[in-house]
Amino acid sequence: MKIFVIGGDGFCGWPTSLHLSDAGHDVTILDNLSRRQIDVLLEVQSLTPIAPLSTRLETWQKKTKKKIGFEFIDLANDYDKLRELLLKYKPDAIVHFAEQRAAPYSMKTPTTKRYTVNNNVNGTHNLLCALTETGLDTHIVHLGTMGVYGYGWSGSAPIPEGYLEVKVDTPEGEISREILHPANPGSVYHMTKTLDQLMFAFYTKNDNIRVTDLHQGIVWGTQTPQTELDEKLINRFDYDGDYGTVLNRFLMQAAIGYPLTVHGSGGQTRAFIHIRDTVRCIELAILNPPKKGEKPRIFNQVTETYRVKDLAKLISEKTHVPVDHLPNPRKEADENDLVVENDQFLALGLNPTTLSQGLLDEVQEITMKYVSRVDKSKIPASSQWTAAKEPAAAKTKK
Ligand code: NAD
Ligand code: USQ
Repeated sequence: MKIFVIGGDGFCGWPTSLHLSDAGHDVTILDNLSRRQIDVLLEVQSLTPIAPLSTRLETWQKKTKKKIGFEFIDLANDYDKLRELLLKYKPDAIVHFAEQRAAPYSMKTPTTKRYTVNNNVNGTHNLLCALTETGLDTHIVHLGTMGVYGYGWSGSAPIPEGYLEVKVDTPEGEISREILHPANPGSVYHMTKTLDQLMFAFYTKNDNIRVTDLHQGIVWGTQTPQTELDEKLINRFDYDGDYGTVLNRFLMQAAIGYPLTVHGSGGQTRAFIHIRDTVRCIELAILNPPKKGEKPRIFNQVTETYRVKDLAKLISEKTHVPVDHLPNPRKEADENDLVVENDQFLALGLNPTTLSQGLLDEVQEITMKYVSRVDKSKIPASSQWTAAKEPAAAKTKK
């Protein structure tokens, strides 16, 4: 298949591009390299030394004789170029990763809040609008998030895959309806994913665009069989307070003896998936598209759930690095249950990679190898969800 991977230079996009190319697909990456630019602005770098994109692509071609194309484009702003690229390549499927994906970064300042909304909402809308305008029957596979459902809303009832069956009392009696599961975002970033859902619902209904929305949990790990082929193919590993996600952060902190940074009680339960399963799930979604006119197909792309404090305990017992309970910079429930349905991917043949000792060791080996690249001052999570600030209007009155 001819596939565009938009956001194909990122943490999930790069290994997905290699996995799809390895499986024989004709892959073109579209990216504006904004994630690399944000690293420059935040004065942080991936723990792993990621090569420039052109070096990555040359190395892949040398190693495998397979070619991955690249087009530089800002999905949120270069609409005309997007339309041209669609008409030139006529892709069968588009994997859409191209969003600002860090909740802490999205809550950092008014500028990062607005950037996240403009980038994510416009990018998704441009893609839907351009497919409608060009009339191409391309299947969009979008990376959404488990965070669209929020946490604790339905207690220990399992979270269904996107849709909820509800009963409504009417004068004619009770009727049953299927609705999108209520959205309950916990950050500006997560809010943009709930807006994406509405755009997908509209464009599938109005213009028969085919969409699969993958509600993915927190991705951990770093390498896949393809990124391991050469050091120049190595995947990104974020550990800083904005972009580092919890399990990878704990594994990296343990490697340098830094007390594990649990927010609050650590009673937050979250869904997880290993990067090796991310790339497999995306291929499964591409190979099983919805029909024209079908509502968005929604999969929960998760394999396990864990409480943050249990992950910290597991890693602390193994490494003897202590656990530090810090004031939580986020506005989130201190404690929640989370049971998630993921039957659709299992039915399509996903064999989940679970959090085994071997995989934890593998991530720790990587962190040990590149430990000299760690800047400890970048570990604390400094972005506050509700900083007690004087409103700008009050300031100017003085
Ligand atoms: P990432 O930041 O590493 O990669 C995103 C890529 O998209 C980057 O290469 C960036 O340069 C590019 N990009 C961003 N805006 C763009 C634009 N306007 N035009 C062109 N390119 C643009 O993020 P990731 O961790 O790989 O996440 C990819 C997707 O998966 C995101 O949509 C994210 O919300 C979702 N997701 C990630 C996780 C996770 O744990 N990493 C979990 C669930 C869902
Ligand atoms: N946490 C800690 N200590 C840390 C970092 C995080 O206790 O050092 C806690 C957070 O407070 C939160 C939980 O761990 O309760 C998860 O935080 P995270 O940063 O690992 O994940 P999150 O902000 O939810 O975002 C990540 C990705 C995002 C994706 C989301 C999937 O960055 O792109 O959408 O995971 S999900 O969480 O399922 O919505």
